[in-house]
Amino acid sequence: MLKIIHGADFHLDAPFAALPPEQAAQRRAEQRQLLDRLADLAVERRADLVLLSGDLLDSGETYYETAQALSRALGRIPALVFIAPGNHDFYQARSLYAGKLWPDNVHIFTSVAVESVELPGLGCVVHGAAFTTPRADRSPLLGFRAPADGKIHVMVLHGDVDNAGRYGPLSREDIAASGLTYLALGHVHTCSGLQKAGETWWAYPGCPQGRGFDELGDKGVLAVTVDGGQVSGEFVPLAGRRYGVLPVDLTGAASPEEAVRAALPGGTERDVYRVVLTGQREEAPDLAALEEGLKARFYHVELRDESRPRRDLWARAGEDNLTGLFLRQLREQWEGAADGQERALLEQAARFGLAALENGEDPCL
Ligand SMILES: [Mn+2]
Repeated sequence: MLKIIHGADFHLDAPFAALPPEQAAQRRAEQRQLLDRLADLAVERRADLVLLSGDLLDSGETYYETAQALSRALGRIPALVFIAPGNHDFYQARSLYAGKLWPDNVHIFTSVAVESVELPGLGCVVHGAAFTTPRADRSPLLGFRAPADGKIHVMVLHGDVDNAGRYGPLSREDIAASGLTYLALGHVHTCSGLQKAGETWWAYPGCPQGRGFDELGDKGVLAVTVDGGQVSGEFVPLAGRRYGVLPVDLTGAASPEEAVRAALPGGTERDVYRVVLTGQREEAPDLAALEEGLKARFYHVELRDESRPRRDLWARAGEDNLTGLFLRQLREQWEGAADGQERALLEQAARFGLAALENGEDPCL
């Protein structure tokens, strides 16, 4: 039986440009902590191999602290670690991968051509290849075929299944023809779960931690077990923070505050959330006040207002009368309003004005 921990796309030292500088630095420090969690997991699970399928680093620029963390965390893994550089961290003479920090148990693939490492003690051969430029439009599996010699053949690779693009294009036919037992892939940031092409199992673990609102929910690595011809995989969350998007429908709610409060999930103190207001609202939300009230419940929260006034305030703007003239002028200001607060004020003015013009007594239309 062979136990593998398969991770990819750590993107260490990502800039986190959307966050303020101190939070961005904190996020990078947290990325380094992922390496410790990876090492802990390898110890706990008694892994035989740790496979890291590229984009371990976000770019060719690496902080000193990150190099130290890599050396320390990977060095205490009681198993062999194989790294296949990807398009973000492609191998070159000046890259961190060519440096001296790497512990003895770490093997880095350095060429576009597939290299094979025999591990007789494990009855296994680990194959792998590297990006050596930011682009690679040739399938790394082209012409590769693992021999049917009774050994377990695994490959660690950065590549793009089903996409004929420039990030190591891989077709399912290539995978099926590879003769591999397991193909450990990186590049796609969502976990694929275990997939099968021909007799070859393959998977993307996804990134171990979200970096933005396009990388939502739980993130982690795969714990893969190869037992004879049988391969099983378990997704293990590694992320300390999750990104979440929470839509809040204001339709029929007494107030935006109440609608948001009712929709909030628990246990989000470590998470980064975007709360999106939707539906038809009675009153315009005060986004600044809402955000202030939510701050303590999240690591970071931002609000988006995509709700619409319940009644189309401007429905009569086209009329050739005083009401039409009034609404046209207000709407012009509303469209040029600097922020939500100013828009809210103008919507209120429109409601009061309409009520007066329509001889209503109640301005809350
Ligand atoms: Mn990539």
